[in-house]
Amino acid sequence: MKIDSFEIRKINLPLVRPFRTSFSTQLHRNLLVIKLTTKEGIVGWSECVALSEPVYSPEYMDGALDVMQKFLIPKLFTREEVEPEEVKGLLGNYLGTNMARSAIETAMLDAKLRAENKSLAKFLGATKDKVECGVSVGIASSIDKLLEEVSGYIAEGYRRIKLKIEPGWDYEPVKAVYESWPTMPLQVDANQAYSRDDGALLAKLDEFNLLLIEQPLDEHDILGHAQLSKQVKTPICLDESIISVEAARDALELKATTVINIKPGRVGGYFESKRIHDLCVEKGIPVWCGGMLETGIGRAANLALAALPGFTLPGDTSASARYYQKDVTTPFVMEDGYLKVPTAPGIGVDPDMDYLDSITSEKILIEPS
Ligand code: OSB
Ligand code: MG
Repeated sequence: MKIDSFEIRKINLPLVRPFRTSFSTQLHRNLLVIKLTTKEGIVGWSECVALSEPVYSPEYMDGALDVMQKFLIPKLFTREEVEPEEVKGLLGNYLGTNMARSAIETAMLDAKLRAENKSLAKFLGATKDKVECGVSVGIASSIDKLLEEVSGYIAEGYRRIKLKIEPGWDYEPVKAVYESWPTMPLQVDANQAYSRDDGALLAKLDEFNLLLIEQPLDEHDILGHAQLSKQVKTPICLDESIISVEAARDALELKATTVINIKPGRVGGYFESKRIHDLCVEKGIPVWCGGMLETGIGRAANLALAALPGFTLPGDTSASARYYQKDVTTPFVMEDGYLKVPTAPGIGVDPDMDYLDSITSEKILIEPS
């Protein structure tokens, strides 16, 4: 494809409720929305999932914008024609840019598929037309408040609950939710908040029949996760540590993880996500689609991915209303605990331009010089 321009916006959307994790409390979602226009006038959309601070990943919103402007897009523009499949080869030497690269690659892929009149789901090899939804529940101010929030989600139809945990907010809240809904699939996410010495503490969670414990230790501590997996019966699932198919292969080989959370932004895009999916299918490892509090733009693409056959566990692909009063696309509404996989060309959704403009704080146009 021949790229005419990239337009990158910073947007700010209030969350319907604060989202507290072991790494931060978010009240708003600040992120980058990318619009690519080809020389033929086809448009492609994506969002960059980097958070506003480098607390989940080394990448953060302003840094991702800077690296796109200074390095990634100028390098792309050295080529008269470039395909989304070539982005990793061309830009992969810029280290620590998975989320930025994923956004660029996805906007290109969206434009390409729109031109070919093919949906992302079909392109990736989706076998489902709807995806089972879980919900990620933040750390609450009390156990009563947590139970109230979870009961709301269960009433809405969510089919799996994920509780954020940290030292001091683990055994008791998990026990309270487990005892209130003993048959509801339940898992926890620590976002790296524990240390190698916490094996005995985390093993106490084995009582609650959890699907998995997500990323208990530091993202670089693969050995620690492998050791921990011998101390706890609950499966360990890596999130932050899995930044590529190579990282996935190594972590599986070392038995540091027996389930994988795939997030396209974290691994550098949908091609890499598909490679991890295929590896896991080959090895009989269950995968599920994580989330980064995406708007409808990122959510649409994640639903396409989550429709692949290896995604056998419900993901963090929740309905728009879980996050935002008003989404930037037609809202994703859950029916009986499922979201429909978009079938229109590309990612299958378009932003509401008036609304998008109203929440844009800055807009940058990047063209070949
Ligand atoms: O660790 O999975 C995580 C949100 C932002 C950053 C990291 C994580 C999360 C979530 C929410 O858990 C997932 C979602 O609902 O989009
Ligand atoms: Mg996680």
